[in-house]
Amino acid sequence: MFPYCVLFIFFGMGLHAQQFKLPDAKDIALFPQQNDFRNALNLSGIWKFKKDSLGVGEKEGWFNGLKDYRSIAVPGSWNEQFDDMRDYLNLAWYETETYIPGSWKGQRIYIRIGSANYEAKIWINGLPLGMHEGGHLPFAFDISSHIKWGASNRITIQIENVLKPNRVPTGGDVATNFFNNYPKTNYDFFPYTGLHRAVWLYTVPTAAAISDVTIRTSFEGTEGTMEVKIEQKGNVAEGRITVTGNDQRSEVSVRFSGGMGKATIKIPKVRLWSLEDPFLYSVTVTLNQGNRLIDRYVTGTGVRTIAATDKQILLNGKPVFLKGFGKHEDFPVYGRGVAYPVMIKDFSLLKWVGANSFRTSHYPYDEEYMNMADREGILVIDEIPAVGLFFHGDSIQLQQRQALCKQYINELIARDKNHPSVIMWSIANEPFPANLGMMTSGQEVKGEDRAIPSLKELIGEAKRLDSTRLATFVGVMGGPSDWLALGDVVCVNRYWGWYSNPGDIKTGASMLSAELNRLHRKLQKPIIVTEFGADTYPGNHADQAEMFSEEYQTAFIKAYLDVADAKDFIAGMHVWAFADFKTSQGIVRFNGMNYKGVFTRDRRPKMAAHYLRSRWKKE
Ligand code: GCB
Repeated sequence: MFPYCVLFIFFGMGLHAQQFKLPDAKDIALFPQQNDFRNALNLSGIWKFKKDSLGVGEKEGWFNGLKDYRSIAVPGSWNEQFDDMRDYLNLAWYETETYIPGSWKGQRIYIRIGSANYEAKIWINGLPLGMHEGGHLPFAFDISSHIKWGASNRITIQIENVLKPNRVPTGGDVATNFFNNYPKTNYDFFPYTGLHRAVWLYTVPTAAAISDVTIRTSFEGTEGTMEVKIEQKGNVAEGRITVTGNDQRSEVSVRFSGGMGKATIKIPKVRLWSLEDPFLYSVTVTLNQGNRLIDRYVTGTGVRTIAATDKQILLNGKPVFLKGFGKHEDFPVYGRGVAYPVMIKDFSLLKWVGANSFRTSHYPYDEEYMNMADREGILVIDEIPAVGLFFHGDSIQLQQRQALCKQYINELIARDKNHPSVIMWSIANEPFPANLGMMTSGQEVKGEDRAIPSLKELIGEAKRLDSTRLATFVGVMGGPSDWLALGDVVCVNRYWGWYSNPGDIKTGASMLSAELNRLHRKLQKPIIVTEFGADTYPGNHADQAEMFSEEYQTAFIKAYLDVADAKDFIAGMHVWAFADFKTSQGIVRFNGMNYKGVFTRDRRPKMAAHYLRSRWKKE
């Protein structure tokens, strides 16, 4: 656990002491870009890889070059690429080599690692660079002083994913072992490990560089407004912002003071970003010295607003009902690594089934998912990797988890704040009270007193960083309703008729209905059922709906959607889950799989997917 205020961490002893920097969340605000002032090089491909089960790599100086290595694909989890690595979560090393193009000389050079799950340390040419905790968000370091010109540069990354209760997501010997599984995660997805997203090298101009762009949008009548805040590393006094799109062009100049500049751009006859017309404006930001350009960054965003009443979510002032899923980044062989054909397929299936939204359960997804959602008009509940949070037991561990959650909120909002598709931040999935049993009745249990200030602080942090979006967390079945009161929207995961009252959909649906009424009466906020579903072995049929059959899943989903249809305060229904996914082994997880997908793991529709399509396409 590494608080951001600590600048250096020391490892080893005496002469071998190594200094590792901690990253600054600000450095991930702008995705690497190739243009006339910036360069970007994607290092995806085959890397060298070596397991370090005895933990001797650092002492033996493996950062000076891996010996007896094997080959591994990056991005990709290591767990399914080899026959001895599935459950291995301890130390392993990655290495690649690359020349830095000579034309990059004189520019500031960074490395950006999209996702290294869970903890990573980096060396460049054998020199310690930096480290990062948290497996689902990017981090970046300036490597300019580590580079060798005219020679190959070695990049070494050490990763481990040991499951521990003071990490987030939590795992290992957690005070309440809810899952009774192997590996011992405190969450229901496989603890895939490795370099899961691309590693980039990129440059920014040395004299001064745009380091952050924050765009807030609104509209009044037919006029749109973009409030743009630019930050720079450097001292250039002037900049320009050009917004183009819909055959219009608006340009304003910006004056900087203390590295910061702001401007408001009015867009007459604005074309709003909506589900039907997810229109994106292009926003070009430049730093200028007289007539000379110093830097350029091009981004895009849509003009839209998001708000909530006591019953509805409003997109551009009009009620919107979320139809969709909780998902995972998960696919055979590459695990949690990113592979764009599957991402494109998922968006095409979201459209096919008539969905308009998803939640990035239970961690932020690759940046391209967010770009796709912007282009496709799909709404996103963007979730930090805070799953399995609990508030009982060791208070030092509690503080460590809290600090990590705050770090993740800062990183996520730095990364995703300009995406019009993102309508809500979720600061946790199912934080749970100690006395929650697996199969609870319809009643709620009392939560620990210290949960409320913790959750409140996290929602407050999201609001402090971004007051333009909704913020919430996702509540567990049987969890306290006074926790749920903290979010702008009440989000609940419900499985009455599955984990509770198994086999009895009718009772499950009436429990759901009664509970939703009670929650709304008490909380007076719109409610989204962010998860509901049933494990379904594909191809398993029953003439009378029976658990694990395709008929049961379909009937379960239908019953829940019918309950929601009869209530005007339900603002969305997200089926759990989009596709079957791998999880830890345990007696409730046949094949080490969660089979609640309406698509199979290889994206074939089950009967429930056809049912949803027939229902959602009509609405
Ligand atoms: C939940 C969790 C999700 C699980 C799901 C299930 O409530 O949020 O991570 O996979 O239930 O299938 O049990």
